[in-house]
Amino acid sequence: MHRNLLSLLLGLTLVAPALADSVKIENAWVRATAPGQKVAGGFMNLTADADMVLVGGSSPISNAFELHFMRMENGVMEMRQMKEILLPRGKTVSLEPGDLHVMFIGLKNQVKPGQKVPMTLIVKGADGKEQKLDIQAEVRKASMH
Ligand SMILES: [Cu+2]
Repeated sequence: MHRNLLSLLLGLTLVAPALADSVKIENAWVRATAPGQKVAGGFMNLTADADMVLVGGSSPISNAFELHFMRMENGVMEMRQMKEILLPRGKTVSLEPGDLHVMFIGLKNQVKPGQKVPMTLIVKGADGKEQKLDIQAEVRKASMH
């Protein structure tokens, strides 16, 4: 009897920290596209409350969704696909133009200012468990930077 109660309590204690792992997403936006443009960039600030990793996602607006990194290499802007983006505990990771971003590839329609883009981000905790985060990003014309 006592033993059962004890294991129940232990079980609850173990579950609690796992529930606490989450990622706060702020200022999510997608850059408006020109007619016929097949790709769009998405940007946001992510702050995880435990060491987590952004591993991918999806959106109904495009056929594919990728994690990208952009940088200047020998005077040429280079864009690379990343398998994951690390989200260290408590640190705000900024996805912004000219740097890390998400990319919608194979757009089904033009993305216009004022629209909202739904997307699902997949993050993985230190325990290897994946979580899906549904967010809405505002479409904006260009970067404010
Ligand atoms: Cu890109």
